[in-house]
Amino acid sequence: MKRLNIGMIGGGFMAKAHSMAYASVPMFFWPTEIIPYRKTVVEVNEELAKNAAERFGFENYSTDWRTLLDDPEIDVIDIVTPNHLHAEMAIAAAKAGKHIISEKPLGRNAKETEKMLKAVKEAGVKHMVAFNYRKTPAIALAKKFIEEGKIGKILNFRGTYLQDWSADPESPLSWRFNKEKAGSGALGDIGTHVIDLARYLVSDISEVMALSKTYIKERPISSGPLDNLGTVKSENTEMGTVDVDDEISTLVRFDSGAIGSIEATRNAWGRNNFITFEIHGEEGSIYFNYERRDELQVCFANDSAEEKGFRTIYTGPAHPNGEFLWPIPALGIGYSETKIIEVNDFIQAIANDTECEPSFEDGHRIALISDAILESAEKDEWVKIEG
Ligand code: NAI
Ligand code: SOE
Repeated sequence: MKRLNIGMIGGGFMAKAHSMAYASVPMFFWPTEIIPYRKTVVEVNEELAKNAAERFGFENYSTDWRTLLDDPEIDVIDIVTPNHLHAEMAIAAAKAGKHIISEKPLGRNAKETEKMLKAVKEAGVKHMVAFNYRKTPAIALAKKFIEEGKIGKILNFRGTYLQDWSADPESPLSWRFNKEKAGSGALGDIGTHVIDLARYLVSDISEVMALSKTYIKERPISSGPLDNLGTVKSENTEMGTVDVDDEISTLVRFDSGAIGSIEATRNAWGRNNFITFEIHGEEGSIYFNYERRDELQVCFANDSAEEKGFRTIYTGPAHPNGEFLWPIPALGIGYSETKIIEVNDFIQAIANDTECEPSFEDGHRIALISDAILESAEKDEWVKIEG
């Protein structure tokens, strides 16, 4: 059995999710030829790095991510830092010949992601961008139904990602509200997940017409580097400027001829992780809501008139990836399971020399679409996506 040594950069929220997935993957996806090993974690200072190593089960820690590049024992670099660091780290990792999994959005804009894509292609390393929601079994089931033609030709995709953790003006000004660090606001942070789902389930997007709004223009400056997503108030009274979008709302045209809409906001009171899509096809419809992620709702046009209507399928062992998870439908798929499936897909692509999905190619396309959304909102006109 091959051991794959992981070097992780960052010790916050996503470090927890990725570390848990590395630890759990063989418990679910078994038998396997490859096992990830948590070798070295990097944080910005000694205390945070040591803490991350002890907490997340890494053998070593470092306060300088570049030490991973020269370490011949490291096979994979896992980037779980704020967005402005992804490009520099991924390009250096590719040049050092390391396989890379990077959190989303791949970069702050398409200029960055283009360079990242070029670097991984030139180096011939495996590359994955962590749009994990597409790994949810109910979403993979939606994809299977669409590919089997169960809802016919797709006419419309309506997607949302709504949260409320930044609706409170006291929610601190973390890196997520800073253009230099985040690239954009709700768009890059959560809208990109819906763009990924739209491309995965329907087709690539060719044109957008968007609105964007920043409602809360100043917030108390965050007290530390970690973004606690509004759960910890800032100790600072000093205010800082929000220079990213709080909300985007966009119409989209797909390459396939379908049309649709994508909305993202972190200021929607009462919505937590409200990732939804409703897809209408010529022969049926599909509805999904991540807050009820064990369920996929479907309606097929050829059901009898008496039976026609949405019905609920609870995902379980009969569905994509389900045989590796839990033995009974509706036992409970969580965020962790999406990350375990993601890590399994990544390490199996390394073991079998196949392509990762979604890859940096997808991350770059999503960055092009995101840039077009911002441009459209600014110019108040339709913008075509390059390429
Ligand atoms: P976080 O704020 O919880 O943690 C980021 C950590 O990176 C902090 O502990 C910080 O000290 C560390 N860091 C900053 N610069 C560093 C450096 N030079 N070297 C080493 N460590 C450094 O952020 P979070 O929520 O973990 O986000 C990280 C990335 O993951 C972001 O790109 C974000 O968009 C993405 N993300 C993806 C999610 C998903 O569902 N796929 C969920 C949450 C975040
Ligand atoms: C905050 O909006 C956040 O942590 C995002 O950064 C993630 O991508 C999302 O999946 C959960 O919410």
